[in-house]
Amino acid sequence: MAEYAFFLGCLMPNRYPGTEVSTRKVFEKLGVKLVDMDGASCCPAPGVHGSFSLVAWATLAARNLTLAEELNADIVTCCNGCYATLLEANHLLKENAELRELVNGKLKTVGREFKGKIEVKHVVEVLLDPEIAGIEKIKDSVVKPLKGVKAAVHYGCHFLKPSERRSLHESVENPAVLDKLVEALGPTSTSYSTKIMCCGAGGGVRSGNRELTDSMTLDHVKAMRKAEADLIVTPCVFCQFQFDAGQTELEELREEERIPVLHITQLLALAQGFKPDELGIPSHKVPAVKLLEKLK
Ligand code: 9S8
Ligand code: 9S8
Ligand code: COM
Repeated sequence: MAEYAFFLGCLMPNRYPGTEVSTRKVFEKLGVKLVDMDGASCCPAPGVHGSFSLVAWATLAARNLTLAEELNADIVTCCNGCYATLLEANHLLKENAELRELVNGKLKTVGREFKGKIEVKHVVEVLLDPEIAGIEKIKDSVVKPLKGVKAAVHYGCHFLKPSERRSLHESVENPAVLDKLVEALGPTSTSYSTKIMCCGAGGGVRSGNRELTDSMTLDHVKAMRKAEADLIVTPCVFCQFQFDAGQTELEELREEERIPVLHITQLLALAQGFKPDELGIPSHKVPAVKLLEKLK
């Protein structure tokens, strides 16, 4: 049985535990084992920490990577930011002996050493890997196709870039892999003009420049409404947070104009027959009541 070290990050366990639970349920159904990473910390977030100190960022990331090395398991994550940090730090530490020595010198003080034995995967990469699950096995696991709704698929920056380091090798300008996965579950993926733009929150922008974040999220929602989207689907819990909480913070948007947001693992879990209550969906800030009504 395939086995992965489950890297939770900060947002998922604290704000979107429904995404964590959905991932656990979906993987159990597909026969993939998740092992907890006791003692894991913030990845740390790529846009924020990575911009200030490469060495501090790499050291904290390396500590997390060594936890998975001890478990002898590759990492899986449901957040594009965690994916970006852990994937990039793992790559840099494997390639750059100077950085590795520097970081290992610091890790020694806490009795750890980065060895470079594992890989880092995004949850979508694992789901689509034919040796682990794959689109056919996923389709077979669907008991309730989510037909009759239009989804605005939001990839998020770190899912796609830098593409040479991402195993899915998606076109940054015109990605399709996630749209195909979403459509395999029933919804139609609707095309909208802001599709590959940042949600507005990443890179510390939400903390540093809320006005800019708000205007970007509003542009997205306008474009998605124009494309008649019934829901937003994202593979990143950080984007999930920005679209869900962020929409409720936009004064320009009336309550009935908000679009419900699901993480891709929540959408898959729904299609596999799990109930919205089991997946934390009622705890989202933008209610999914109308959407769930349409899916009945
Ligand atoms: S950990 Fe701390 S802030 Fe966060 S969710 Fe995803 S990025 Fe990594
Ligand atoms: S949060 Fe998730 S991946 Fe990012 S940087 Fe731009 S978009 Fe939203
Ligand atoms: C976004 C993470 S997923 S960060 O804000 O760019 O660090």
